[in-house]
Amino acid sequence: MSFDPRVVEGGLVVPKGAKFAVVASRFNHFIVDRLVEGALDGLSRHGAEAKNVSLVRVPGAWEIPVVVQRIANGGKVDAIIAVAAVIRGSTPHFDYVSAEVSKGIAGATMATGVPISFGVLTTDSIEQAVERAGTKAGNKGWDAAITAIEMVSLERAIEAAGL
Ligand code: INI
Repeated sequence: MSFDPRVVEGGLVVPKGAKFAVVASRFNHFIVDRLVEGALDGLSRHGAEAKNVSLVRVPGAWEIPVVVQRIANGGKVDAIIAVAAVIRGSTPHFDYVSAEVSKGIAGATMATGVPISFGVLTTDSIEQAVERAGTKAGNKGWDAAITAIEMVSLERAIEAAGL
């Protein structure tokens, strides 16, 4: 007996008219600028139109949750890509910032239903951050953008499937 369920999944082509916001911190901009480049490149190469992509700058990773929640509540974008770099120093500051940005983004995406990709590096060293910002471990901004595209596409597929 064969039993083939309907498979509902997203693709990696930006659905027509889909709108995105990239929310990026200025802190550690040397790294974050590379993540922003990766995210914008990923959106553009998969069919996003520049007029449908906004780049929103915040001071640091700590400020990301309130801004992504504000944008998600506005209902004008289909997905948000959050990018930042939290790099461990010699004090516990890293632990507070990294915990709150991850919890805050998770809370905002759950509270609003808008997909918010987590392109936030949390690393023990600058070297680890560089590796993930366009060198040997890829570019986490690009990865987050591709995930956002798939989530928007999935949302449309769920809708079309009547689920
Ligand atoms: N913000 C970051 O984005 N990354 C960091 O590594 C970081 N560290 O380690 O201090 C950081 N701190 C600033 C923070 O995000 C806030 O902007 C600041 O505390 C003001 O609210």
